Amino acid sequence: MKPDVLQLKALSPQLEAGLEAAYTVHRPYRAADPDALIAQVAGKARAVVTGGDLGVPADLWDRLPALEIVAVHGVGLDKVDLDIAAARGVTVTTTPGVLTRDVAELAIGLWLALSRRMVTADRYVREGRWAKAERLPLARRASGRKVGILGLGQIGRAIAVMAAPFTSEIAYHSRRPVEEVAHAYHPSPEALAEAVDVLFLVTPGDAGQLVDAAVLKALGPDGLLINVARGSVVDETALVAALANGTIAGAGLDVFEDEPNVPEALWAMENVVLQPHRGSATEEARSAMATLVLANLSRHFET
Ligand code: 8YV
Repeated sequence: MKPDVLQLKALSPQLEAGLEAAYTVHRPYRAADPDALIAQVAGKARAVVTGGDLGVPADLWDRLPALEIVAVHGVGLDKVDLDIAAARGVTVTTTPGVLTRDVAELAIGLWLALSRRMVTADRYVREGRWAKAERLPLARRASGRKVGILGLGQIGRAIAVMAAPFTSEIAYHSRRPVEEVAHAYHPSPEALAEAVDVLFLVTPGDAGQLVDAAVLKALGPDGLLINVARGSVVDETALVAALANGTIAGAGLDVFEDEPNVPEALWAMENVVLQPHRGSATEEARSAMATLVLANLSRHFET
């Protein structure tokens, strides 16, 4: 008998095929009546497969008495209640390591695209404005700026390595100083923002709303904010205001408070580059993530 698995969101064809080969897979998000499907299979679902961006919705726990494992396709645990999981003896797995450089390179890409106005300039070419010799504002040089990293975990460190050829000044803030790291440590997000030109957010989503109006003010009118962490780390209303009134110069955003809803005010702004939560969305990372999710599940069920 194949164990019953509840898959909460669309995943790569590789992962979906792997799941189907070993499990009886139920996909409520594809059902005409998701609730009815969950009610029908809830009693026998032994595993939930979900994204780090989705986790386990709070109302689902009580409906899954047979649940043994939550296999997260991603590294974020902010949307999985680990206390409930522990109280119920439910194992929770993630896919660490394999998406580190993918998220880091998107962060660096957002920084460069934003500084060099690459999205604006791309539009300028496509809209035939180059041929009409319309004016295109100059960009800013990215290299030589002071870089700050909020959260020096695996991804934060990868960003530091990738940013190093561009700058000699890298500083960070994290819950506590990291011993083996030579970069300057600042005791608060605000102090870090004050000291740098480009602030990368790479904290876990449950670190709290670390970037508020005061931090944005400290980053200043030349400052850039790059968020590849979670929308919950930033006061989004304050961010939109700061971008609109020049409190900061620009933002590169891969994550938002209420995905996939991106504040409409951002759509028309030239000083932002927007991505639809794509940090780990490379063929390489997603393939390795699929392999890890399947390995985590089979390890649980086979041993
Ligand atoms: C994914 C993520 O976009 O790792 C995470 O926590 O948010 C991302 O890698 C997501 O989990 C895809 O399903």
